[in-house]
Amino acid sequence: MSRSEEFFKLAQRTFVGGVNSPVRAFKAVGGTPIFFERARGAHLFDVDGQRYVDYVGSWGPMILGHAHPAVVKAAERALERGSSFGAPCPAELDLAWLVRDAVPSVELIRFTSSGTEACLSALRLARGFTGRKLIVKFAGCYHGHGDSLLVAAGSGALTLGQPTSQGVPEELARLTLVLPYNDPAALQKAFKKYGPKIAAVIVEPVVGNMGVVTPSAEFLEALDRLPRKNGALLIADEVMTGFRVALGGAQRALGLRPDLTTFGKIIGGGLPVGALGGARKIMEKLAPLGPVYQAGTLSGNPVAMAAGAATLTVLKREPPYKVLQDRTDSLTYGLRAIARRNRRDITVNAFGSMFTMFFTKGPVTDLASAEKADTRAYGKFFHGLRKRGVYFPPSQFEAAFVSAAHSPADIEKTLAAADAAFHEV
Ligand code: KE4
Repeated sequence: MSRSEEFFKLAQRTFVGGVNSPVRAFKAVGGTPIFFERARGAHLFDVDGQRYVDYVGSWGPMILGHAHPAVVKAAERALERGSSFGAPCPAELDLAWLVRDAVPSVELIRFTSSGTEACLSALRLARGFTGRKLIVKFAGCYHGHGDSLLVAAGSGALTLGQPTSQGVPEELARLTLVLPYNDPAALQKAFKKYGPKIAAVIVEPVVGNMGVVTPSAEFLEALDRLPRKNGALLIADEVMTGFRVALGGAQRALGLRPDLTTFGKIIGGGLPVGALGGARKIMEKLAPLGPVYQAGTLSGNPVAMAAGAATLTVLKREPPYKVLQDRTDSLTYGLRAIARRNRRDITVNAFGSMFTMFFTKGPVTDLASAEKADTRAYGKFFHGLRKRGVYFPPSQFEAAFVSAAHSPADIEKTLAAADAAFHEV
């Protein structure tokens, strides 16, 4: 028995399903989750001494690679001066100014300790600011586990939502309308039918959570125009895309003008940080100025602020986006060529350094087309890579990430492993 298997046995007696977040449980790919004990650069090291080229990157935060010296030093120095004051500190300003400089739509910002907190706070703020109740989201997009967001599309088109999780009251789920992604007509119809009741539209401008799916120009135009035209707010959930696809995030790359933006992952540099930000007139509705309550014991804590500020400082000083694009292009081009050679139908969607290889002919433009992927084949491919020291996301419907630490040799190793893994699919 491997040490990962031993640890997993112990973990199953301690944590629900042996994990602290469901996607880590390998349910989507089978087998035993790997226990890691350290990481550096593009590499993870498991408890059995196996090294992996890492494409999960802690689900997005590790854009610079693991244990980047500047981030480690900043966090160590902050920790020695006290981990949390529960009071304002200059470190909050250091990170806030870096976010605001890069994302002009953010005039005021509020830090949280997770992306979920940022998104559920943004929904409450939108409802408080507009005095309206309905929220629009898109099938396949994930915005954390806030109750109003664990909702699936209603039985018929434009019918109000139903819970995807036990414990979410249907009364609340019915206040969320779930539409198909990349369907401008559906958004138009929703505003025609519910317009004056819609508080906000929340969207992943580039989706990571059904696997990577990019927006069509028509969909982007509808997102930019329809909420504003109907007195609703547009919330860009950039928890994953923020500082990932560009220094200014997807809104910069795509020319979107959201009223509110949520952040997470990269802005914490691997420590727990989320944030919501936007126009002053909206943000000032939040306590302690306004009537919309929002709070958090560790919000803005100095250690996480230091790790985040160090990360964004490196991104600002030496923008890695060209190298990230080149590495990702080499990888995705190579994967397509290998699949062709192995006569496997795959679709690789990529945007900047986030990508997903779907086991389906494609194209993959929304949840319905993503769900045509052969998840069993993906599971076999995942383990074929894992055995050869390459760690892809343990689910077909997740984004994979290239970091600034991935070398051409890492890409070559990955493509060689993929060639062999295809034979096992
Ligand atoms: P967190 O609460 O996990 O920090 O953020 C929630 C969230 C919000 N918005 C987007 C676009 C996100 O991708 C996420 C979290 N992403 C998942 C991975 N798909 C986190 C991994 C996990 O749940 O363990």
